[in-house]
Amino acid sequence: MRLPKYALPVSVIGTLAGSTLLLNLMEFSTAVALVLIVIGLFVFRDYSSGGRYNGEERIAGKTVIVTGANTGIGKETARELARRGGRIIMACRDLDKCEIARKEIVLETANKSVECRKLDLASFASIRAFAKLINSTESHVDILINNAGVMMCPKMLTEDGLEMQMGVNHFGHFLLTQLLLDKLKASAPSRIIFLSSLAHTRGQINFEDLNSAQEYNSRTVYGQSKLANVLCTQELAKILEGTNVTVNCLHPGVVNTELSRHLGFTQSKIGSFVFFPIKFLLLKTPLQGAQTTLRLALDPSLEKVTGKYFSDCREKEPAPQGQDAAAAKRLWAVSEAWTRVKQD
Ligand SMILES: NC(=O)c1ccc[n+]([C@@H]2O[C@H](COP(=O)([O-])OP(=O)(O)OC[C@H]3O[C@@H](n4cnc5c(N)ncnc54)[C@H](OP(=O)(O)O)[C@@H]3O)[C@@H](O)[C@H]2O)c1
Ligand SMILES: *[C@@H]1O[C@H](CO)[C@@H](O)[C@H](O)[C@H]1NC(C)=O
Ligand SMILES: *[C@@H]1O[C@H](CO)[C@@H](O)[C@H](O)[C@H]1NC(C)=O
Ligand SMILES: CC(=O)N[C@H]1CO[C@H](CO)[C@@H](O)[C@@H]1O
Repeated sequence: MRLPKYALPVSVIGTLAGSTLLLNLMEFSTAVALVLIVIGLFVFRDYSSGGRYNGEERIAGKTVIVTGANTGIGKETARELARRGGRIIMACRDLDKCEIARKEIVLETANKSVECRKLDLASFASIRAFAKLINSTESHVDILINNAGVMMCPKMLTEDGLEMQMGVNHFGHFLLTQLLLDKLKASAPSRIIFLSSLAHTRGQINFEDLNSAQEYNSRTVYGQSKLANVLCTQELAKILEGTNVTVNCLHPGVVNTELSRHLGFTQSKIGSFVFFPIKFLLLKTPLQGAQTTLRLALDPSLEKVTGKYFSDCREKEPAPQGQDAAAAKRLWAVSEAWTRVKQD
């Protein structure tokens, strides 16, 4: 029998709380009340986690690419799709980290068709090499999950001189998707999924300084990159009309992952101590954070749904600047030029 995952912590906390209180000769009922409060907090945490995808589809014979699959939301997405019988390509920049995650997934799901492939989204050369390899070795690609991301890093440039957050989150995935498009079309019905964020609501596309050469605000630029994912989804959906390839984007929720690695305070000892209760109660676990991605990848009722934004497993309206068709078109043109996608 499998106990719920919180049975152990609940009983440990309950036992500790109970025995300490009894030692202090406090009322037994106080201890019971405390245990009930702890259980209540766990229930609240589960309840507020934004829904679970309940479909039971299996995807044996389908091939899925997940970028940034070695940790966080991407790893849980890869794990669940492997469990459902898919062939999973874990596209990662660090093959050592990737291999550790791959082994864990293969052991747990018994699906040996899980592979690590090198992909550094901060390098056009790496993206091109990856696409070329996939194009020649995989007979079909059914689902592309553009999951990798970097948030609020200090000002850095990619190998090709692009500002890092726009370079990885937007331009890198833009180029990757373009290079895999023929394969996805040939595999139709197929799906493309972009991990955007609620942060897109604070974003604006700054066409005057798209590479942050004049000014860099890491928060604003993160929002811009996630807004770019929303706009790119809409433009691509138009381009792909009639192909049976759909493209949608999503906000996964606020999820406890390594994404906060560049936020100094939350990473410090004191910061993680202060934030532990907040993280524990209010943030989703990576598996909970993967639910919206899983619905977009699996749900048969979404077969024809394209160009949309999802959050907490449901379709939502993106911010007004995420519905700006002219900005989407302009960003698309700039992205084609900057990634030199049509060079060959
Ligand atoms: N966590 C949240 O609360 C939240 C909220 C809204 C949106 N999102 C979005 O969800 C997605 C997944 O994030 P997460 O929370 O799971 O974060 P995470 O735990 O930090 O995972 C991010 C993944 O992206 C990879 N990555 C970063 N730069 C890369 C590059 N240049 N080339 C290839 N891969 C690269 C990382 O690889 P390494 O391990 O090698 O660095 C890692 O595998 C992101 O797009 C993020 O913007 C997350
Ligand atoms: C993928 O392979 C096909 C032939 O199988 C070729 O025509 C096409 O140019 C290739 N695309 C890329 C991006 O390598
Ligand atoms: C798209 O799918 C429909 C069936 O849902 C099919 O009739 C049509 O030929 C497909 N179109 C392409 C371009 O594959
Ligand atoms: C055990 C298991 O689920 N194996 C599956 C792994 O993925 C391949 C490719 O989709 C399937 O053919 C296997 O059945």
